[in-house]
Amino acid sequence: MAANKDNMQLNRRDFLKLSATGLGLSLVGFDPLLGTFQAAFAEGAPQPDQWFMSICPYCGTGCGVNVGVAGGKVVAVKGMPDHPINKGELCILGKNLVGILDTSDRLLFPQKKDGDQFKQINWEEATDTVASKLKETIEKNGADSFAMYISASEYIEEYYVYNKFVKGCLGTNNLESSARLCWASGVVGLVKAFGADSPPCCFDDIDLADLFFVAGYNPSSSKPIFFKRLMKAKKVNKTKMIVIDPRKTDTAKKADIHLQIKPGTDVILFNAITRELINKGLIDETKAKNITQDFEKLKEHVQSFTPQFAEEKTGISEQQLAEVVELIGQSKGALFMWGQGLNQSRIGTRKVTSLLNIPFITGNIGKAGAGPLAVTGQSTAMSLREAGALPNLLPGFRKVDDPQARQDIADIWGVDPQKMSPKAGRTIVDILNGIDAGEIKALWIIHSNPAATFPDTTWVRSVLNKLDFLIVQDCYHPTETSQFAHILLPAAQWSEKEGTMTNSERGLNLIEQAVQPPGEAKTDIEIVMNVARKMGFEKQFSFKKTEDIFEEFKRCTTHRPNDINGLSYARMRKEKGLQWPIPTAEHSGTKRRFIDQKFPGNDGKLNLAINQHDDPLEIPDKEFPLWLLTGLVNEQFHSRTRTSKIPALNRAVSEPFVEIHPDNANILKIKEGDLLKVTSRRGQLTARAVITDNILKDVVFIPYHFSFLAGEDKSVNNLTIRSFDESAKQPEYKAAAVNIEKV
Ligand SMILES: Nc1nc2c(c(=O)[nH]1)N[C@H]1C(S)=C(S)[C@@H](COP(=O)(O)OP(=O)(O)OC[C@H]3O[C@@H](n4cnc5c(=O)[nH]c(N)nc54)[C@H](O)[C@@H]3O)O[C@H]1N2
Ligand SMILES: Nc1nc2c(c(=O)[nH]1)N[C@H]1C(S)=C(S)[C@@H](COP(=O)(O)OP(=O)(O)OC[C@H]3O[C@@H](n4cnc5c(=O)[nH]c(N)nc54)[C@H](O)[C@@H]3O)O[C@H]1N2
Ligand code: SF4
Ligand SMILES: [Mo]
Repeated sequence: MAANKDNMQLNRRDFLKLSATGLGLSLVGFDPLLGTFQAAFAEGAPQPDQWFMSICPYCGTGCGVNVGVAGGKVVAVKGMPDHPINKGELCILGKNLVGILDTSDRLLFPQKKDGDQFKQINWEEATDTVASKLKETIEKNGADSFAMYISASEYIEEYYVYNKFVKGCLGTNNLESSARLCWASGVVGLVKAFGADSPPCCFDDIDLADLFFVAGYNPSSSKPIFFKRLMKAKKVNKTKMIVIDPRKTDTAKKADIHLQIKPGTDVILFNAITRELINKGLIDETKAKNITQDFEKLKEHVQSFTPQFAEEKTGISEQQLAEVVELIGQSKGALFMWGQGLNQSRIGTRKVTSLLNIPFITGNIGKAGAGPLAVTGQSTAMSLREAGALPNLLPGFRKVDDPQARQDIADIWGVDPQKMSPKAGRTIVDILNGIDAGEIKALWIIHSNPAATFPDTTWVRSVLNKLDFLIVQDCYHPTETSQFAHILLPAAQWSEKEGTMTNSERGLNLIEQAVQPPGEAKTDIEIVMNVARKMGFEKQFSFKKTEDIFEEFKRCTTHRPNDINGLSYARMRKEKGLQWPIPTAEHSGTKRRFIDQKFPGNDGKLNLAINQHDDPLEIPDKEFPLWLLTGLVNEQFHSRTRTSKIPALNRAVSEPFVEIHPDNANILKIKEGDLLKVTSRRGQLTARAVITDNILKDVVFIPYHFSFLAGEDKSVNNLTIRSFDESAKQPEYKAAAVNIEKV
């Protein structure tokens, strides 16, 4: 007890000291070129006597891992040799998973805010308090005064339970996910272009393509195992690679052509590429007209995007543009990949649909080795969408505003369809605005840390303070968000629970529970179901085991795009990564979609996008002359609640830094390692200078992994702006105006 009380007072820096002495990891077989490891064990730990099958919880690559257990503890993690995605390999994050479990800041029992302090309570009191508070809030202010905010890293069964509880039982569609911060523009772009959310390609297409077109995406850092596969194909098949990024990233350094674009200007570049492909006769116009809508309109629209105009706006020379157009024109099969450089923008969806015009008019679609290959950031963004755990969806890609869909799902859920709301729920942007306006009174956060990861965190924190009731369900405490909670619910995490995950190529995998959760922690499902039962929904949550939830979810997929009636826990134990649709037990899964060239939208045709460019909400000016880009580093993950515990990762990067071009450094008389104060209209950050010509002049880069627990002035989201994609509401994390001074 005393020890736990102490833990509550520890801050992140203390953890670093603790973990530096405590949890040593030894890493064997380092591949310096790709930063991958062959095996990792906790130092001095016993040999595992049992192994469990699992998937790495971090990025959307979805590497298979085997989890080794001895004496009821996870003591080793290794890449699963027979997993189709990673064939035994793991990156530095996956290899270091052992250290995330037994940390000194695990949240071990429920706690309730009492004045300024948290006080331990038992589960009965916690469940009763949550159930009665939700009931009271809804009775007084209506169901829409409550919202739940989850992640895109959870299991199908978890999404399914939250959805059934919030939409089916409570009667609000305010179930939102951190997928909004992550891939919202990308997915909305895909849906607009295809007419449905159905990723067409698979990872095996990498070996068949002759060109990779990579825009605003740095998989060398963000998806190392996926990137390794790209590099292997490049070596073996001589696949060409075009990279479009304002920074000379490790991905860009491996490109045949790197277009070091002025940030924000991708729509202009993509329109210019489209123009040149059409005008130079490098596409089959008859075919393009057959499979797309609006070809003539697009052709006319792009005429003003001349190479000269593009050069002036994007900084890409006419010569480079011509080379890129030539490569695309010659290609027999090109894969189009993108990431946050496109998505995290006020015109993110426009950037994505303008990019998709290119594969559509060049016929790089509906065939092996070609098309958009969207690898999402978080591990289960695909599961989230197919389970319908977003404000506008129901399971099986159904829409909340479709009466038949509500009826079908209500029948399976055993709830009254009249109680289900036909109105799309709030996005996280509207939830926070709603709290600010006094319309949202209670919020339940599961598996997310918005006080660290949402833009303009000073504002976010002031808003969280306004809630009548905030429930935070996490496996650690303190986090930047947990401090604002009225009640803290301790969650089991990866390896301490079972469930199913779908990866970016629609492949499903079972994750086994390897060990018991620590202290009184319970699985996320158990916690939510206990509250639901307390509120009178015993019948809806009479599941005896996780597999029962999976079986009920399967019923929601019948005759839907993601039909998985052919799958079971038993089958997933034997066959890994089978891709939906898998309608029967005899069906072996679907590698690629639309190879019949029939697309799900408008008369089976693809939608071309007619897009104009617009500047970000805030661009540099006299007062704030530099363009701020934010992003990630290989060795840290998100808000670091897990990776900050790993000495090997902290040795690589343990504090924020500011990448600045030598010309700007000269003007400002800044030397490498100088402490800088970076200010924006919203706040400030102090960090050391890294001088590099990998970045464009007048642009700076700062990673987003560090927040208030690392120091009040360490959060880059102090600086970022509340500007959001016009359609998808994804934050514009890649554009803010800042000023820099030496401290
Ligand atoms: N190590 C590690 N891996 C991770 C994560 C992590 O936290 N740590 N997070 C995971 C998650 S959730 C995600 S979403 C992914 C993100 O993975 P990525 O999308 O690869 O990540 P970012 O570095 O945010 O952005 C990609 C690139 O966009 C460039 N960029 C910025 N602005 C522009 C622009 O206007 N145009 C163009 N063309 N490019 C631009 C940036 O310079 C950057 O190199 O990574 C996943 N993998
Ligand atoms: N400036 C800037 N900001 C960014 C970005 C950027 O590029 N620039 N990128 C954005 C992107 S792409 C993303 S995806 C977001 C990520 O934003 P978040 O999802 O808010 O970040 P995480 O740190 O992953 O938060 C996950 C939380 O869940 C907890 N957790 C882990 N496992 C479990 C579990 O099994 N159960 C429960 N209940 N809790 C668990 C962790 O301890 C942590 O507190 O950040 C965004 N923020
Ligand atoms: S590439 Fe992604 S899924 Fe694979 S080990 Fe690394 S973080 Fe985990
Ligand atoms: Mo993300």
